[in-house]
Amino acid sequence: MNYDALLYENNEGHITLTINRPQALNAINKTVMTELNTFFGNDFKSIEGLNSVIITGAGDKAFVAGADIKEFASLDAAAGSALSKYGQDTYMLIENFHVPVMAVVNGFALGGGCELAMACHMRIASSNAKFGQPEVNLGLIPGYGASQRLPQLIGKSRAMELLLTADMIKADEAKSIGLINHIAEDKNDALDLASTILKKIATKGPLAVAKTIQAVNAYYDESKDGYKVEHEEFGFCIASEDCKEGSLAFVEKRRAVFTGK
Ligand code: DAK
Repeated sequence: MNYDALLYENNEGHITLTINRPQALNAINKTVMTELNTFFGNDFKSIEGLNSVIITGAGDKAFVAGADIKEFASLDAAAGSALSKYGQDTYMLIENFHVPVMAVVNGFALGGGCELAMACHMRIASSNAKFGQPEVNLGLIPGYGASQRLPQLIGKSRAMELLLTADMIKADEAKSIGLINHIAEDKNDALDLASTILKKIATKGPLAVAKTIQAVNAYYDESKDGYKVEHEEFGFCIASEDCKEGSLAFVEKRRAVFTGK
């Protein structure tokens, strides 16, 4: 897969996408957003045995220091709203992706970068990571979902304070308020830990993994009844080949060989 602003690596179905604009602290410009949309909307379909995706930033200084400020300075209301919708839709593709997506946050995760990390299913940060939503410094509100996902993750009071003050918080505080799952010493350790967790998940039933993501996301979707989604998908899973194999493997005291059917 060839992208201009993303580096793509495939290690036996474990994909790493690296946002590669280190000269601009990996700020999200139109190319980055379009390529993320292309990968999560379409290109993944050609990957055989897809297991997981890690999203990280090039270098050690930044995951993503926000949307590219130099690009959005002169937009009118309609163009700004349309771009915001495209970014929201792209991040929705990530949030609803059928295999786990992990953000490895190596440095600044600001504005659209913090929003990207929040759209992923889990987040691991290096100890130098800093998180913030500085939009109000620019006379803006978040455009890629922070007004919704930040309260979901850390609660309304804390989210309101971070969004209104534009304060940056360090990795340890981000962990203590539930914004991230784990802290690792540096980027390499964070990537190793992400890989360990994602390889463990890859040993589980793929249908069950996909349906778990769907059911948990239903909790945050007002148009859905989460309990209904859970019992329907439970019924789907219990009739699957994977569930038969998982139960048989337990009885036979062996490791299950799942096929995702
Ligand atoms: N955009 C463009 N370039 C950026 C950038 C950004 N967000 N962040 C950093 N850079 C560039 C700098 O301009 C600099 O480039 P040169 O001057 O060397 O050419 C280079 O990266 C290195 O940055 P610094 O020299 O500033 O590095 P420092 O270590 O001194 O400072 C910093 C690091 C992260 C504290 C600082 O760079 C900084 O404050 N960056 C801006 C953070 C920020 O405010 N980000 C934007 C958040 S608001 C929209 C939808 C969504 C959004 C907007 C519009 N629409 C649909 C229209 C979302 C907005 C946001 O994300």
